[in-house]
Amino acid sequence: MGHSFGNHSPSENRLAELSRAYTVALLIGDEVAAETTIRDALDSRLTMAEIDDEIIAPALWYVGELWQRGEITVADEHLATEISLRVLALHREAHRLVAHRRRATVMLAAPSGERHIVALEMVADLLRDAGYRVLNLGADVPSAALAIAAERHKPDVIVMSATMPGGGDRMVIAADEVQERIPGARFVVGGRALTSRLHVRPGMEACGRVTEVVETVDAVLKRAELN
Ligand code: B12
Repeated sequence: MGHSFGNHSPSENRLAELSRAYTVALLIGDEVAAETTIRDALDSRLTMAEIDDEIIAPALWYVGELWQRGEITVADEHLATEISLRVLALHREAHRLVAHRRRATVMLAAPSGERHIVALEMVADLLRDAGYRVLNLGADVPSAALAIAAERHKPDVIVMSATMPGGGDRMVIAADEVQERIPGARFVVGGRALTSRLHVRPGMEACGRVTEVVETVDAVLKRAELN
């Protein structure tokens, strides 16, 4: 049996905390705090319906009550409403982005001879979490095999990772081979084998940090759409 504190479950306590934080943010007109609270709620795995019903609506009801009682002005009430509308718009935009990502496939591979793939797994998890469809070919993928797989699965972006010396060059060779078959193929490359000597090619973006991989893939796709 686990411990329980008071009559509320941890998730109810979390909801109450978020609801309070959101209400305070509206009352002091702090748009950033309001957005952060909703982001925290999403990170706590609350659904948007729960956020609408249990955080945003009650906060606005409370604001309405304070206004009716003459404790805040109509301007305060308008500001709270504007902030909530903006939070909803931002959320809609985030949803649109995830829906967009679901239509895109990212293929992952380490180049020929490369057996270090922990980073590649991290990248796969992050891209999947962000909504992308991920096909991870794993370690030591020869250029010709990568080109055939790319032709078959038609990924929107290919992400590669290399650690061993010479791995940067092998990623470039792999990209050349794929681009011979699929001229518009786009790559994001990373890993310790990336050196300043590596001349990133057209259609190839270097990305050093896993924390930036989702943004980088988003940006590569956006550029591709504009072309
Ligand atoms: C685990 C490991 C192995 C495992 C790999 C298992 C696996 N399934 O991945 C095995 C046992 C297979 C292995 C083999 C070898 N290894 Co080894 N290995 C390591 C070790 C201990 C950890 C590597 C790792 O997973 N790091 C954790 C990941 C998360 O970090 P990372 O790869 O640096 O990635 C980070 C960034 O670079 C970046 N990143 C990486 N890729 C990408 C891609 C994108 C798109 C983005 C955005 C970011 C990104 O994000 C990550 C997070 O910050 C390192 C030690 C070390 N100092 O790293 C040695 C190390 C890499 N190995 C080394 C060596 C020498 C070898 C062998 C030659 C050993 C041997 N004699 O057999 C072989 C070569 C295998 C080969 N051909 O690839 C050397 C490489 C030295 C060098 N540069 O020359 C190291 C540095 C050990 C050392 N100090 O000597 N190894």
